[in-house]
Amino acid sequence: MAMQNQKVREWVDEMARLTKPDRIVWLDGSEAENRRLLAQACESGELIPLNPQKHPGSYLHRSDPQDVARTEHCTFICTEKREDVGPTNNWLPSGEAKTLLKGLFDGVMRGRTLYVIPFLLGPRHSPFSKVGIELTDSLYVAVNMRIMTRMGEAALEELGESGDFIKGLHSTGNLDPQKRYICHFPEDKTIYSINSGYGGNALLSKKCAALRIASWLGREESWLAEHMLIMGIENPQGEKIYIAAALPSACGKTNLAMLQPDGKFKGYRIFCVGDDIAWLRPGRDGQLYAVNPEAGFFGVAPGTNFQTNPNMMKTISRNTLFTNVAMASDQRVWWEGLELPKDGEILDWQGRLWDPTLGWKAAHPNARFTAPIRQCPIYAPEWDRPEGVPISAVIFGCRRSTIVPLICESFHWQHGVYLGATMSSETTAAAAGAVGVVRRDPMAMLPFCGYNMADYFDHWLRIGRQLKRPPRIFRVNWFRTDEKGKFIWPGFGENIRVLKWIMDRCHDKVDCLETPIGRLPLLQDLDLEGVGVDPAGLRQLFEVDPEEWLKAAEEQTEFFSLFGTRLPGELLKEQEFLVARLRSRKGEHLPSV
Ligand code: GTP
Ligand code: SPV
Ligand code: MN
Repeated sequence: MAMQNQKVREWVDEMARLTKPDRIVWLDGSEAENRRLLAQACESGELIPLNPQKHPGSYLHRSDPQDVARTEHCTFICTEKREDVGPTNNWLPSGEAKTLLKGLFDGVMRGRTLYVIPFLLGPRHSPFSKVGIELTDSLYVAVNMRIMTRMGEAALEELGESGDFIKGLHSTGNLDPQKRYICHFPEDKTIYSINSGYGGNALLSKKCAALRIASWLGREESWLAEHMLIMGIENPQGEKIYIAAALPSACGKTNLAMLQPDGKFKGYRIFCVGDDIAWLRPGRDGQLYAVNPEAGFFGVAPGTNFQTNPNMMKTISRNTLFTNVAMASDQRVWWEGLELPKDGEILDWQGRLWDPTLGWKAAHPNARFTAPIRQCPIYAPEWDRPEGVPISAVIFGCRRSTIVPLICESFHWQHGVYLGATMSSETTAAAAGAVGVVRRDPMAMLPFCGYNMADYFDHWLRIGRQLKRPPRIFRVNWFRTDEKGKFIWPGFGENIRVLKWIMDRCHDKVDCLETPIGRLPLLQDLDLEGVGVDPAGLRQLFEVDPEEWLKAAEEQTEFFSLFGTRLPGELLKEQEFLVARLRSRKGEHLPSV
């Protein structure tokens, strides 16, 4: 590959002097190169070829059992000043971090190959887009990056002679979890990641560059980098809007992004622009525009099947890399949520002979697939549009078994930012640590915001002031449970009913019920025919208990106080207004369904 860019070359040389690989291979992203890398990965055992009839062009990767999810306790933002990263990020002073990392990376690639992976985040010739270069000693990372980003020549052409690119150095090292570091230096757009080969820890384009570094750049350049899906929705009348939705990790973005409407909602069409990350910026016309910086899905496998997500099942039918799923004896993949094969053996995600009586799951709960967005049957060609798509509605969703209603609309932008900022959600297997614990996760960005979240909230407020036609902001919760712990709302394809209401609100077609926490649907406007939720369930899905919410508002005080005087006063005002509205309705149960 013609490698003319002097700045890139100098940096690669410098990193090679540090890590001392046996050879350096520059990747161009071509078909032939990909075939070669896949063959090498099969030879080394990093990939296992799957059944070529059932899964053409697809492979299985089994990660180290200690390396199966993002590790937030090993993730740092490294800056000069601690205040710049705020109370919700792990901080290291940049000088100290650099010394530590230089030690860890010294000679780490001896005997290995260093792959140089140029990648473009966003469409070509777009004001949104950014170029990055990842250096890695992992073949698995290299073949994943080709799916997840616009990788190779396109990125270098876009960069030209410029030295303005995001730098990422990654090594699997020895996978020692005690010496695992994922360090971000937003002040020089650099990422160092060592001793993990997994997902968001190792595919540096994803959470490290497109969210942590990008959010910092977004604040400087007046745009937003968000943990959001982007989807188009067209109603039977042919009206179309775009929605961006933030939900925490493993809380339903991928599924919502390619929802398949069924039954009486067959006339609605969904278009998938992205499933995990959105970059948003005010356009000249005063609307908010979004692009998906990525080119592939790195999605949760368990639970994915033809009932829950038929579009994804079709997307991953070929050219897909599977990580930590189980495998049947005919080299077919399997995970919880799919039908058990009638005969033959199953090997679990660690390659052990498995059967359902053993008491553990065959696929790791955070098992994933990597597949190109272009293979999605409802892929939106607008994905490649340099100006992005105009956003009419923003959704902040959470996973809460109690208190938070199915859907609620904010009164205005500032109140919407408050709804996002006060989000809490139950933890999932996407990150190492306990699962099912409620924690604050503002805008689903707690693990991904590269700077002080108080400044981040302020930035959201500022962006709102730049918009002539700001999107409406909604909050959703698909995960409310009944007394037996069962989900009340069927979710998945049935979420179209909620999207329809959102769309009707955007078109001013339906009214709403004003409650202290926000605007709820009038039940006649939310088409619930045939949804299969009994009246008691419906009551729970839409109940607003002022007493409970007063307690919740009190708990926000503790969170807000972490930020001291840096917290925007607007959020404290919204909290005061909420408390006042709730007090005036104390003792009532709202709304009565
Ligand atoms: P990340 O890739 O980690 O950011 O996750 P995500 O937000 O894209 O979540 P995803 O769509 O992969 O869903 C995660 C889990 O939630 C899967 O096990 C899904 O089956 C489940 N899930 C998704 N949507 C729904 C829903 O509407 N209802 C219920 N009950 N579960 C859902
Ligand atoms: C998430 O955890 O939100 C993911 C997977 O999308 S990872 O790439 O590991 O961040
Ligand atoms: Mn995610």
